[in-house]
Amino acid sequence: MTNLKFLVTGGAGFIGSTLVKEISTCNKVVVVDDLSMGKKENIQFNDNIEFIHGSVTNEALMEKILSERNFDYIFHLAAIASVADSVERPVESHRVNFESVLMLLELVRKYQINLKRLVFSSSAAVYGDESTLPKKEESVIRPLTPYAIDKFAAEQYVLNYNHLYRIPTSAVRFFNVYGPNQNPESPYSGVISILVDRYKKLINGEPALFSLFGDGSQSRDFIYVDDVIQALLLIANDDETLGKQFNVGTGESITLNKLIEVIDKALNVKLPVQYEKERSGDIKDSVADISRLLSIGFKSNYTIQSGLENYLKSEKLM
Ligand code: UD2
Repeated sequence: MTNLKFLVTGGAGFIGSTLVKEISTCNKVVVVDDLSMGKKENIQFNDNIEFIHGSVTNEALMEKILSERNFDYIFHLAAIASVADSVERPVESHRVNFESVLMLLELVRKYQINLKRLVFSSSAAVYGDESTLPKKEESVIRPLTPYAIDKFAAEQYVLNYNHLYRIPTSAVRFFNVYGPNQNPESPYSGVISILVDRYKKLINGEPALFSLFGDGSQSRDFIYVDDVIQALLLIANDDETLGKQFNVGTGESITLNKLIEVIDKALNVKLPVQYEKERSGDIKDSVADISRLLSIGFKSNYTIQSGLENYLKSEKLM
């Protein structure tokens, strides 16, 4: 992909900024981010990147952006990404996670006649607590939180805009994404970012207790962010993916206990772990069936070991 125009909402966030880094070497990229979760420092600026500080809920701003430019690709990654936040603030969360998407779709329908693809970021949260594993795209959907409900509803609108209006859309359901630039500051931040923060403290001789909710036997399908970017770009460029949603994971899972063991071993330390009561609403096990993603040529470049190693190196821990 070269000399194309991209819009990345949430482009200062963890996944967004990684995508922007990848595509901005040879393409023009407009980033829209209100910096509520993301950080400007996450973006490695070059002349191809235009940063617009604003919210995707700001209709006038979004209309201005979409009416004045022709984009080839739009990646909608802006969201209130915390499930807990959505439970605390369902109305605000709905505005960001659902209404902004519908508005964006309408603006695309009105102005973006040359668009090649809009990719919407949905979540494995849509599967909820139904226990059949691995999760397939056609598995039972049981969204349990405002976050999951909005992600599912928005995803369905996005795909329906393809079926109803021929807008070129696809959606991705992220499993547990990890890697550099993930913000560890909230208790609901990705567990690997919290772990890395604790290991950093441990190595710096600071207090570094990790609270593990449950007995550590819960498992997740952790995918390294660079593999996620590969999946996003493959999906955006394949005609077979139009109007469809894709699980984005590795198809493998690991327990939290094992994960800590792997990092302990890599860093040759022992992280102090305090076992606490299981978090309410926590899912026991989660793993993706990624047959659909594999069918378009996805090939994971990272195991959990090599992904962690990259992350730990980027944090200067290795
Ligand atoms: C992930 C997504 C969430 C939603 C959900 C759907 C992330 C960051 N969150 O939540 O947005 O899509 O999947 O199922 O990707 N844990 C600890 N100690 C900590 C933090 C977490 O023990 O300090 C545990 C937590 O209780 C859980 C596991 O680690 O059992 C993973 O937690 P998470 O918040 O990284 O991700 P998850 O799967 O709950």
